[in-house]
Amino acid sequence: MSKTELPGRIRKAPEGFLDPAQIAKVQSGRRDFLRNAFLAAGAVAAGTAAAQPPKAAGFQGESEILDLPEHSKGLGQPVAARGYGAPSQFESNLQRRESPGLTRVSAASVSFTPLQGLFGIITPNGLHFERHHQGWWDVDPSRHRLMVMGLVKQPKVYTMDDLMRLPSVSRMHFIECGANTGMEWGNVAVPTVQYTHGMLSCCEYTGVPLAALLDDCGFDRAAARYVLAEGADGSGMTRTISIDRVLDDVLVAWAMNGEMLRPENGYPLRLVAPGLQGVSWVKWLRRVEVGDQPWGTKDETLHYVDLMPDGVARQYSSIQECKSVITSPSGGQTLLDKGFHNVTGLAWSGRGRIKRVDVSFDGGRNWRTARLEKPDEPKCLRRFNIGWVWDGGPAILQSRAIDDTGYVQPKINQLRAVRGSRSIYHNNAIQSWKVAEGGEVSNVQAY
Ligand SMILES: Nc1nc2c(c(=O)[nH]1)N[C@H]1C(S)=C(S)[C@@H](COP(=O)(O)O)O[C@H]1N2
Ligand SMILES: [Mo]
Repeated sequence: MSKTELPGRIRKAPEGFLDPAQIAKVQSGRRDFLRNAFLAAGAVAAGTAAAQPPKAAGFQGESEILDLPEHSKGLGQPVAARGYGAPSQFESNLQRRESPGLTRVSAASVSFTPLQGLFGIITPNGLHFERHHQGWWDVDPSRHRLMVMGLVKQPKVYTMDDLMRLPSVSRMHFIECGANTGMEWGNVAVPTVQYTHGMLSCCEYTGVPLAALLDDCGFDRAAARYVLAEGADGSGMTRTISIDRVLDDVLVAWAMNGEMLRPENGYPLRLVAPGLQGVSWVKWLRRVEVGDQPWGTKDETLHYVDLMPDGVARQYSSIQECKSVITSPSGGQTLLDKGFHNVTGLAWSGRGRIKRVDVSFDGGRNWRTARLEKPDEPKCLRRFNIGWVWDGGPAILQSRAIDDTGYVQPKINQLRAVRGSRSIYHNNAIQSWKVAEGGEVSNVQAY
């Protein structure tokens, strides 16, 4: 690396790390704790051999490495006393948040995943976004039931024990609310990637294929065209899903990321409908009905329809099309130095795998192909990385994903030309982040 290519530094958005004053407070509290712990442990562990500080010349003034901190000299804490581990106290600002730009209607609420602070593709369970139409419940699994009925030979009611003894599968998929990035239709530049794209999460789910349950009930293969899924909360959440999708990869899942679902994500049972918008992933799943036509329920006629420029509302536009976003640097962050920066982000497609991601640093005039990380799973997030040497001048960063159907993620003006600007849902446009001369990154629309 030449001198100008020294790794640049990024100050995280307020949602990323604690601010310096808070860090100082946390650190002094921790020092007191360690000092006390050290004194208390002194009696038992007297004579602990402290490591020697490095004596290398040329590092004068580097006190953070030359002066041994308490934690290199004292006795650390024993195993975490809590039965269930928690993140470092220095990470306490990494939180799901409600958007300052959205009004909460009673229990119909949204919390967003802090994409700017996450690595790889897996969303930790405590940071999975939430979307409740009528609040969440912690449902007793011993009393939860799933009914399968309709065009089946033998309607059945399953307990959780019944379901969990069946052969299960585990698969990684993204879930994205159809309204994700919806504010951009109206060019409301919400400040951070948490609020533009944070109704997006990705987990490993474990459950049984819904197809296996339909087989178990002897569904009418000739007549069955659709399946209705219904949730056990007060929202009356019911969604129609076509039988091809169901037979392809829809799961009835009880686990995410190796543990049982969290209550707010549908514990003890939810539908996993890979590639479909979040609303089809019915939580607290209690009923599945097999039918020969779509039900046209309130959540597929009143809501989750796209108002087109000619006044016609498009229905059942359920697939989450190919999309990507740069998560760092992103809105609210600040580039502290010119020089080398690793630009990173996420790409996904409800139709399959990500084939390529291109990144532009000049608002879409020139594009370079980013490096795609493993794994390469269908209907799953894909992490991309690309190196960039910032010259200290203004820049506009964009990412453009291409999926294995050949579909190219559109610019916002291309999308508006077809869809108008009265939509709420299904905005998969290229996101632009503007880097100002001072290094501040903000949300802009550029094409
Ligand atoms: N029963 C029920 N299922 C539901 C919802 C709900 O309110 N009730 N919200 C839906 C919507 S709109 C979305 S985007 C996803 C959100 O899932 P999450 O809260 O696990 O992120 O759940 C869907 N399933
Ligand atoms: Mo949603």
